[in-house]
Amino acid sequence: MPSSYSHRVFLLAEEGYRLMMCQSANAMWSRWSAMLVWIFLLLCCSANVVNTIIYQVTEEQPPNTLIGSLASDQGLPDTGHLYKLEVGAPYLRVDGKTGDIYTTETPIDRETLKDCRNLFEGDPCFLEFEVSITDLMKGTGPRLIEGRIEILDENDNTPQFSSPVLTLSIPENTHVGALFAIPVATDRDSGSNGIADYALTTGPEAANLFSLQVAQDSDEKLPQLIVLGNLDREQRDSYDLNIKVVDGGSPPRQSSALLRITITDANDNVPKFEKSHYEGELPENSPVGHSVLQVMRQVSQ
Ligand SMILES: [Ca+2]
Ligand SMILES: [Ca+2]
Ligand SMILES: [Ca+2]
Ligand SMILES: [Ca+2]
Repeated sequence: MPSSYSHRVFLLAEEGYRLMMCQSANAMWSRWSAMLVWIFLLLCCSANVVNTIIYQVTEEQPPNTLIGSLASDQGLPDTGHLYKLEVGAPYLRVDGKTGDIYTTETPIDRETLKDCRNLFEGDPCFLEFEVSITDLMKGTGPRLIEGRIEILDENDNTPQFSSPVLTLSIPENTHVGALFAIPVATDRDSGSNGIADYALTTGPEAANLFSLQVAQDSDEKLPQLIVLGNLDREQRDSYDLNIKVVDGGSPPRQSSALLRITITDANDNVPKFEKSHYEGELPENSPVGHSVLQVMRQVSQ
């Protein structure tokens, strides 16, 4: 191979390598630029959003109840700043000068608040808010303050059964000690303001036949009827009892329902004739189909 040819090949290779290095340097520089933009944005945002504040207020407070004072909590003077509620309406309002947060005409109902409807038992309920603060002296852009208000439960709901009359069907041949589930009541409040206990009231005719036990299943109380004595539908086929549910609030709330027990039939009676012996007279020339006598079955007792 001539030496000029090999020199040209070498120059071409060198140029290709330089081009390649240049392209990868460009690619690296674009990646670095993107990262720098992200870091800048992050620093910018974190400078504008300060620490999260948590307040507490009991649900259903009247309008204009003070929840918290942002100026004093943030160590800001109560003049020269403009406070504006960005998130939290219609439940909250903010005083533009002091940053005090108040309740409004729209009551904060813990049981209907969107974020608290599907909480697990015992979980706290929070209302989120955001307030922007503008320093009127400096003329700089607003800072954003994020906060959460824990809405404390009030015992403002009475535990209730699904219907004022509950029905249970119990076969008459049920053995003593058998348990029958009674439909549970519900209480929209949580924790100790929820259902605490059930109680059964019976008349004297049912006192020796029925009793109540309340089972505990994780966080739910399950009322169960216990059969204490022998039932006989032919003697009595229904009983009206009263079941009461009470919550653990202070003061407690309670309600009750009629628990109607229907005793259903079992085949516990042998069919019988009314008499053990029947006699009839029949003329010898009686036609076919002539009535001889009538037998009767005993009416069941
Ligand atoms: Ca409520
Ligand atoms: Ca409540
Ligand atoms: Ca309650
Ligand atoms: Ca019977």
